Amino acid sequence: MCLSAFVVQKFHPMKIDKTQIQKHNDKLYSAHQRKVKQLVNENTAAKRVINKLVDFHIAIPSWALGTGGTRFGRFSGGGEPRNLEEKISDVGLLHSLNKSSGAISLHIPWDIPTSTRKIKALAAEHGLQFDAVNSNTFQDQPGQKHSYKFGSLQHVNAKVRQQAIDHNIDVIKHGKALGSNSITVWLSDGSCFPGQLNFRKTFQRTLEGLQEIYAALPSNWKMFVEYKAFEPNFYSMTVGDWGQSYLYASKLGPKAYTLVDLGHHLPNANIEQIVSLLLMEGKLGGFHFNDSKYGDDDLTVGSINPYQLFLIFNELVEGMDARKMNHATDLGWMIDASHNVKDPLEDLLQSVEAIKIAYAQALLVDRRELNRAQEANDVAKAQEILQQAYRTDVRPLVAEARFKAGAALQPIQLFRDLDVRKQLIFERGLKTVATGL
Ligand code: RM4
Ligand code: MN
Ligand code: MN
Repeated sequence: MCLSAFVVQKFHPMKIDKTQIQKHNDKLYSAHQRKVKQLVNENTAAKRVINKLVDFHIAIPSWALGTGGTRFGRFSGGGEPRNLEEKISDVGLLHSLNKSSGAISLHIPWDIPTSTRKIKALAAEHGLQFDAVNSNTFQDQPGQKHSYKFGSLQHVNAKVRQQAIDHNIDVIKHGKALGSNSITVWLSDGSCFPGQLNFRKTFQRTLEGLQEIYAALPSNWKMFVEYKAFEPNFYSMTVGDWGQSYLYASKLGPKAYTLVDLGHHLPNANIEQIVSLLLMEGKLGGFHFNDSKYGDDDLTVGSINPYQLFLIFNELVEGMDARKMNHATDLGWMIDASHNVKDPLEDLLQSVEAIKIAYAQALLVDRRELNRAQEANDVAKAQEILQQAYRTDVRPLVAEARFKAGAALQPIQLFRDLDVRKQLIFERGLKTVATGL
C-alpha cells in the first residue's frame, strides 16, 4: 500500500467495500462451487442448511475487540479501538467480511455513548444492531460512592445494594435508547472463605435486588442471569451454577432467563444436558460462546473442544424445534472471549466460523433415525448418526451462506490480503488500549 493511500484513509475509517469482496470471491469461486455442489448432491438437507446459516448471526462483545490479558500482563497488538465509535467500526469490518456478525453487545460504563443519536446512526451505517447490554458491578469506577469489594446486590449494606440496582437500571436506559432489548447481569458476588457469608441471606438480598431491576425492564425486554462457577470469588459464587441462575430466573418471572457462558462451568460439566433441560423449561435465554481447557479461559470458540460445541448445538436444534422456536431470533447468540496472543479481529472471525460450523453440523443430524435408535436402545447406531453429521466437512456450506449474503468466501484471508490491521494501526496508533478486561 503506497503512502498516499494511507493519507486518504486517515480521514475515513477503514471500510471494506463490495468490490474488494467481489474480487476476492471471484478468485475462489470455481473451486468453492465444486465443493458446494458435491455436498448438495450428497445431502438432501444441504440447501436448507445454507438458508438457515444466512439468517444466523452472532453478536460481538465490545470488550473483545482489544487484546486481552491476564493478571500477569497484557501485550497489546496495536490499532485497538479507542472509543465506542471505533469499536462499532471494528464490528462493521467483521460484518462486512462474514455478514454473520450483525450485532454488538455493549458493556456499561465502558461503552456509554457520548451521543446516542450519532452512535445509532453509525451502527446503522454498518448494518449493526445492539444486542444485550451488560452491567458492571465487578469493578469500582472512579468517583463511585460505595465499593463492590464485598459484592454488589448481595452486599450487607443496603446503600451498596441500591447503588448496584441503580446502575443496572441505568444500563437498561442506555440499552433502551439504543434499541437493545435485553440486559445481561453477571454478578461477581460471592465469598472467598467459608463463614464469610450467610448463603440464605446472600441469596435473598440478591433476589430482592434483581427484582427491582426486573421491575424496570421495558415490556419487550429480557433479563439474562449469567452464572459462573468461580472467580473472582473462590469459595462461593452467588450465581454459581445453572441451578442457582434458574432459581433466580424462575422467581423473577417470565422475562428472566438463564444465560450460559460456556467457560463458566467446572471442568467436564455436561453443558449440552444443561442446555437441553433449560430449553425444556423455557428458561434458556442465550449464550456467551467461547472455549476453555481449564476454567473461564475465554479462548476462541471451537479451538479446544469442537465436539462439545456440536453436541450443544445438537441439543439446541432438537430442543428449539420441539418448542417451535426461531433459531435465529429466539435466543441470544453472543461471543464472550478474550485474545491474548492473536489479532482480536481474526480471533472473532474464527469464533463466528466455529459457531456456524457446529450449527450446520447439528442441522445435518438425521433426527428421525436418531430417535429410532434411541427408542430401540441402539447405542452404536445413535453414536454413528451423531458422528456422521459431526464428521461432515460443512465449511463449503458456511462459505456458501456467506457468499449468498454478500460476504467473503474466506474472511481471514481477505482480512490479511487487505492489511486491515496495518491500516488500523496507522489510523489509531501502535499503543492503543481498548476498554475491557
Ligand atoms: C465475566 C463474564 C461476563 C463478562 C465479564 C467481562 O467473566 O463472562 O459475561 O461481562 O467477564
Ligand atoms: Mn460471559
Ligand atoms: Mn467469563
